[in-house]
Amino acid sequence: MNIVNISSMPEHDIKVSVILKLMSMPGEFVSGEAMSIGIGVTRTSVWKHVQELRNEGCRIEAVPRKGYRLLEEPDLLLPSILVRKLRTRTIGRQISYQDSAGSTQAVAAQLAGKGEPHGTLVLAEEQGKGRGRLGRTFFSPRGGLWFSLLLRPNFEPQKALVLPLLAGVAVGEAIQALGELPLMLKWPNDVLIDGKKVAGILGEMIAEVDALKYVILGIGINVNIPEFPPELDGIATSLSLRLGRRVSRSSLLCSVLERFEHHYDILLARGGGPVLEAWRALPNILGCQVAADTPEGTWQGKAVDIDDQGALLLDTGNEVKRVMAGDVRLEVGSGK
Ligand code: BT5
Repeated sequence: MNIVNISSMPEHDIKVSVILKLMSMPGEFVSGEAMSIGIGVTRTSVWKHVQELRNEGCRIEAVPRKGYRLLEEPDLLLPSILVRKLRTRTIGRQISYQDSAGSTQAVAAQLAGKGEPHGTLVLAEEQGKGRGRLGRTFFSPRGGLWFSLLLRPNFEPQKALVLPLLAGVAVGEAIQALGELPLMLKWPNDVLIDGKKVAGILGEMIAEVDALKYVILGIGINVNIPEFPPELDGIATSLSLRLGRRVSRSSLLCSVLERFEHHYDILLARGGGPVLEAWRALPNILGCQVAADTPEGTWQGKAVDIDDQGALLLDTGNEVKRVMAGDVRLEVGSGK
């Protein structure tokens, strides 16, 4: 694992240097010799790293006596590439990138313990132990976006409950910007397309009595995932399956992070109200008949609103129940 501070990128990462060199001359050939001199490595090393990049999905043409040429902008999540795209002030300005992680939540917790700053982004191409809420597992193969954000908000723990909703807004808006999709935010933390989950959000916080130490928000988005294991059949979908094309993960990630920062700034300035408004403004579960599995039992009714603390208000017919935690299932045939 390497922490890359965007303002002082290491120059020694040969693979990154190779791809950046090619990206600096889009559509043009760069000779192996020019690359090896420019980067300060042998031509064999350049070739080896080009092969690695190709294995990671970069479309690089190699023509004898001409050199290498990038055929399309690569969809890599390398910090050095993200920095060229990301327009944020604090969110994602420091990036920990791993090809393969157990869970980015665990990595982020370690980094939090080491004092890494607010906004640190932890990214992995795949997770072996991706986790959901309540010890559930989260399927996280290559092709998706699996990341955690370390946040150090300076407010009381109760206010942090809107952070997963804020993340849902950022993800929902970013997905909506990709095209017409039958999106729905499902309280508390799912983003659905056509009733199937395309993204999940996990908020974990460490607090002391009434002071928040840090929050780790985990976001998983099924971006370019061609198929799911049998247990997720009919439950999960991906953007590529739904749109019939690959989606740029780096662009989507930047879009999510920029929207996240935007709403987060408003949260700090004006409290949780605008976050809830932004949540209500996206297609969501409100108005639907649902069953809510809560620690106190299962309740059925109509989802009528979310309150200031981010709790779901459920009208059972007899009373309005306040659901603070739990899972919500859409009742078959329910709709607005
Ligand atoms: C969530 O939990 O949806 C939160 C998922 C958060 C994942 C991110 S990825 C980056 C970061 N690092 C981590 O280790 N986690 C976070 P929950 O609401 O408990 O939903 C879990 C349930 O969703 C599972 O029991 C499955 O039914 C289903 N599921 C598992 N993998 C899925 C996937 N890739 N897409 C859609 N549904 C999935």
